[in-house]
Amino acid sequence: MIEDKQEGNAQTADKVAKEILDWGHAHGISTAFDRAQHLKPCPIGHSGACCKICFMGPCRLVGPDAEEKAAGVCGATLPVVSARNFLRMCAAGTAAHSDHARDMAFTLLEASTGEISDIQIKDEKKLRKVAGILEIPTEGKTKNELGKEVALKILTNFGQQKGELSYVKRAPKKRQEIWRKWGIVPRGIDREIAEAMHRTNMGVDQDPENLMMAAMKVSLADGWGGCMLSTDMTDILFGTPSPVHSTASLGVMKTDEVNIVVHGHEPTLAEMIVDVSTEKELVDYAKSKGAKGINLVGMCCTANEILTRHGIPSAGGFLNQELALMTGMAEAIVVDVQCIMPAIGQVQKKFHTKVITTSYKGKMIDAMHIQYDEHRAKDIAREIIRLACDNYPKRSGFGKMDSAAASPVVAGFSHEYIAYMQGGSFRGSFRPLNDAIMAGRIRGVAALVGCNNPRTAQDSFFDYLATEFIKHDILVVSTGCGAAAFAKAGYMTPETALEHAGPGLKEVCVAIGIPPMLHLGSCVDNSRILTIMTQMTEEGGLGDDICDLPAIGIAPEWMSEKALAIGVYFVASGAHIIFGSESPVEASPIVQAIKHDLWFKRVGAKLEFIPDARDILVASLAAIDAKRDALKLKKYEPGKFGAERVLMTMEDRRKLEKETAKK
Ligand code: MSK
Repeated sequence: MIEDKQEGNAQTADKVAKEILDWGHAHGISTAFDRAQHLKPCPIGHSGACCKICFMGPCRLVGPDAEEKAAGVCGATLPVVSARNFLRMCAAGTAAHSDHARDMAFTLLEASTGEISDIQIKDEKKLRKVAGILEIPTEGKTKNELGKEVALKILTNFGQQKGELSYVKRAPKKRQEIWRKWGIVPRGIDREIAEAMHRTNMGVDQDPENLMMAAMKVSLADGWGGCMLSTDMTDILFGTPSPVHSTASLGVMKTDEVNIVVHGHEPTLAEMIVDVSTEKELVDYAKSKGAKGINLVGMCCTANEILTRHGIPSAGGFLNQELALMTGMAEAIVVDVQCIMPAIGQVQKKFHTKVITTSYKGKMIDAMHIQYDEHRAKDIAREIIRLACDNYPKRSGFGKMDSAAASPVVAGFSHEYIAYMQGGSFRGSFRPLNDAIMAGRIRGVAALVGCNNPRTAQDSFFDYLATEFIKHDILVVSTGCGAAAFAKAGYMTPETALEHAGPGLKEVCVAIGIPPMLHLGSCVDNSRILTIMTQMTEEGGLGDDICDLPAIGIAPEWMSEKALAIGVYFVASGAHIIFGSESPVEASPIVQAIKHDLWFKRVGAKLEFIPDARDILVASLAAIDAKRDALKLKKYEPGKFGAERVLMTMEDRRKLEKETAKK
């Protein structure tokens, strides 16, 4: 498949998606997979050399010696133009995650004050933990009193004008000092986004270094602001994930049930649909229309949210959305915000599916709009389900209705659960993982995250890298569409360790009963990886900052500005990051050097763009081994480990918990 991709021969590594794509081709339906082949990217914009910030242009800075000689009408040079474009992408990504977080804060506030009755705080333990981090006294307060205070405190993080975001102090001490030294501690989320837009406006910041440092600052507002706050509030409201069994791929659609696909990012409406979809009245309504029941499935990050909390099957990531309609079995596809292709409005016309938009922020000309209102949350969810049921008899039989079965998946590895699985409720910690890394049983950790992009054969980079990593004893953690790719491929089961993992990783996975690829959730849940890295650092033995860890982050098939913001906040946090494509600042060697060398000098990490999956693998293994060497750890040799503590098995853990509970 990697070879196919390099030759441009394959569109997808997802077997079920391929069946549907082939069916679409036979029936004259084209999708993003086909459009990507016909519509070549503009090489000038693709490499960061096009400036369209004012209306004197667009100015395209090309030609021999463009770096030194080319300039826009205003005189902006290529490095300035590239760096400005880059900063704007990071600001847009930060805005998306953070606006999602803002909505979660209002939901938490109104759920706590009783203004909305359909949503209640589910995880009080996490609420109290978050309150503690926010320095809100918890003693004697009810969960709703505390929920209100937490929500109000979080809301101040958006409009705060001075000081530091509340969660900056969650980072390792050394890291915080680095941020302060370089003046990149985010003050308020909205302030950093507004300032980034101001600085990139015509005639303001004209220093590529300064612009690229601002990219780190705004992205930190995303990672340790929008994303982390959103993860915490979603856990508080809907529960902190722990492992659940489910299935994934477009094979989750059912021929004899009303299929409802929930797609997008904000989990609130999806949670309501999950809640009411089993109500007898609605199930009976579906039956009255000739269906056997209601089959709720997720897509993109909404899928990740409800898969990790409720085990709702995932129909896959970003690139599966048009294909879901082409099954001819989707009665409704319910969308909110982010990663929703306008194309589904067009594809819908060929099928009976109803595309339903639910956020005033994300309307679509060809879709039906039902505005979500948390004050009537469950009623709206019921209305949507009834509408889907009404649509069931309208199936025409046109579509690829007999796809292969879905793959099994175990998902729901929150950072809390990962600590728990290494020692139980009373001894949960990252010690065993650190010990296994120090002993060479686990060579390192790779985060394989981010989008799909139809310019890469869907999932091919993910599949190749993940199987190679675990073969080389590298534990894989994943979020977003990357996690969906592994789920669809059937890699996220403990059995995968037995079949594919190297000897050390296999032993660890078998001892604690986990897959070698852990599903951590949605895009905003990349913040869980920041927390894990911080906890590994604090556990000791692997240095005293994130940049010391033998770890790598990779977004091999990215496409979204959100992915770029995530990549940059990881770099600013000290993690070496590789993106699998050409660089969006390729045109400017000066800006390339800034994100590579200058960032490395200042924050101890760099951002690379490597278009070939095999080269990504080589670079990643070298980076992990270099970190091991710097820590003076035992040289990694497959099957040869140093001494370490004995890992607790699931059985040991239960026994210890029983004994402790008795005392
Ligand atoms: S959904 S941002 S395509 S990971 Fe979060 Fe997937 Fe990328 Fe959207």
